[in-house]
Amino acid sequence: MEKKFKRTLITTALPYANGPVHIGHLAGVYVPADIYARYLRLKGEDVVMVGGSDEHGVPITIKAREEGVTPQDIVDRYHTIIKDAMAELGISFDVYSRTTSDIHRRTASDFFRKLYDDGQFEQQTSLQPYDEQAGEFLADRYVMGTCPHCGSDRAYGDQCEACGSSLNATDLIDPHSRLTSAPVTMRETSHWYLPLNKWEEALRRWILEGHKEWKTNVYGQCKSWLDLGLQPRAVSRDLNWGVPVPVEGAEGKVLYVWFDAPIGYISNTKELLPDTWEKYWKDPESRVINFIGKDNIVFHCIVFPAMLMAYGDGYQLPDNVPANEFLNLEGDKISTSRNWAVWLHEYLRDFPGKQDVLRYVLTANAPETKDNDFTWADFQARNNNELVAILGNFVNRAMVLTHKYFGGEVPQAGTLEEIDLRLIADLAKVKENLEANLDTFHFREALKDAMEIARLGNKYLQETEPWKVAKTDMTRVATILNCALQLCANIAVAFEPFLPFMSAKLSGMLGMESTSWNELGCSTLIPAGRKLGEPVLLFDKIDDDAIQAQLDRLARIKEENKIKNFKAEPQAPDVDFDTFMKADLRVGTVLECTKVPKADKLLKFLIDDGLGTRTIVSGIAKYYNPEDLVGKQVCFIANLPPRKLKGIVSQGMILSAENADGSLVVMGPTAPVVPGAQVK
Ligand code: B3M
Ligand code: ZN
Repeated sequence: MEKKFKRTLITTALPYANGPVHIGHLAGVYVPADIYARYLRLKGEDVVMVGGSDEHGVPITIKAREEGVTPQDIVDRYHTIIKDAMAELGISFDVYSRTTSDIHRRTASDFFRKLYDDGQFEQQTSLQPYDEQAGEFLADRYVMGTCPHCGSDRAYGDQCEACGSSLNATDLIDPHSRLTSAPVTMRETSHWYLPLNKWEEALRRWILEGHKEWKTNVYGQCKSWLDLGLQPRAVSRDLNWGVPVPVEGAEGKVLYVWFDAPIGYISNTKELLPDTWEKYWKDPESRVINFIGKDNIVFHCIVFPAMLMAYGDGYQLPDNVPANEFLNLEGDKISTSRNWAVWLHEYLRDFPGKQDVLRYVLTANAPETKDNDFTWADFQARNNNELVAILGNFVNRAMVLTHKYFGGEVPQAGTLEEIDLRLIADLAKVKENLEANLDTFHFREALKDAMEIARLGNKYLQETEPWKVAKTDMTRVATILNCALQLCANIAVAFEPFLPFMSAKLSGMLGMESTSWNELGCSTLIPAGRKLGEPVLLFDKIDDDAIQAQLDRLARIKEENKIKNFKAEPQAPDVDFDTFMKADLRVGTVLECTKVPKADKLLKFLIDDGLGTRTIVSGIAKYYNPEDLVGKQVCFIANLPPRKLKGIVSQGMILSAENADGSLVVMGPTAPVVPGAQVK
């Protein structure tokens, strides 16, 4: 028998305020958490959803340095963007705060101090990368060097982005500081460590025995961590951005961002409920649920629980951690640094009023059990073929028919026939499935269940054909439309957690003042005689142009990234001068230039080479209008053996430079020269 809880605290991973949030964050954390919170609220449960921006950590300091502003400037900017965009998407935080708030800094600092006073830390010294010139210790991200695996000279001290290997700063060849470019030295420093090994047994019992019901990806990751054995973990850093370590002699040291961030869940709750926050954390009849992405599992299932156990004082461990896998974008990993993402604030600008479409697509494609892919084609198809064609269509038919036959008033149902009873029974079944899926965090399936109501509705209208029955039996039509409208009312309830904007619009049309989960499955949700509002379309089609604009944007970003990541080819081995001089390089003037028929890459040149004319065929048709090249001077190799291309004898080769995106630019002199001039 499942344990009954009196109240639920839903926490959502705190997004780093070093960039806006994107669809990966939403699909992984905020949309599912919001669905769950709305569901519990609709059931009348005591639930609180907390969130906030994670405003500490090294990436924020790096971004600030790059832009020449302070870390506070960076987090102020992104905190606002994130907070506003999430509110616009309808993510119903009860509080959305930030880790630079006073209440958080105090809470995190006190938390550390209590563990310190209770002797829960070990102090250890270790060698850390140091920049002698700047006089600062360097976080791994601040160390750059050559990757020992792929040879890229832009690898960071924690990871090589070229080949994806994770690294230690000491693995890098030629490590140097990103601050000053000075070579990195290693220097001794002392930090506080939380001995996770001390909590290993308790964690094993709690997770491996006590929480077999957790999602398999979460349980599995915890098991492999625990099986490897836990080590003490440093909880402080040498950095000048963060919560200062509240211990004498700890100048220049701050709490490690992963130490203070999860405490943010506590400070956010405190900020929201200054008098009652404790019961959400400490009452055994309360439960805490952490919504996170898969890269955060170890911190939420191992590190933070160990911190809470060490703290004691009645803090409870999370009851569940329904972590999701990752969402990709058009087949590639989402990446903030490569700008490969759909940013929420940009989506809201490009698709105004379409919050629910994004919520729908991200839920239907949620990476619940494996990584999943977001594509704009799928986005359009789900909107047009599901939201418009199934959900919107059913509601619209029911509304329009009611206006047509009953002047927009809910008609009185007569005797129910078998098909009506079956519909009601099917609806009850849907409710059962929907609840079971929501209760176990299977939101994709739950969304399908909710959609099933609209599918049932369309099928019902198709089978009962009220527009035909209207010719003979208006009493029957009244019953059919009453049933159809009850289904619409059920849709308004069932979809509130998923598509709250649509649900509010629909409730408004149906004159429902409030919705409650208990009403779901009920076939008398709206009374006969009620005057309905005018039918308005719940969704409209998204056309190809809107989708193409998004695809064009992504294509542009791909090109920009190619240019940004362009790496010159290593220099070729030396050749002796005489060998080089054997190539007869010349300048010629283009007399004629035309496309080669049936060869979309080739241009045919007629060149004045000083001695006469010669024909050269060159593969640059994609990058030039032939007429633009006439009169220009170009460099070419004059003494290559003639070659036949598409039946044309080419006498030489025109020199071009290849750009990062593969495009070609023809080489020529910077000032006019006589045709046939030698290049030396
Ligand atoms: N900011 C990492 C992340 O956004 C981190 C989560 C903190 S949750 C306490 O992936
Ligand atoms: Zn590498």
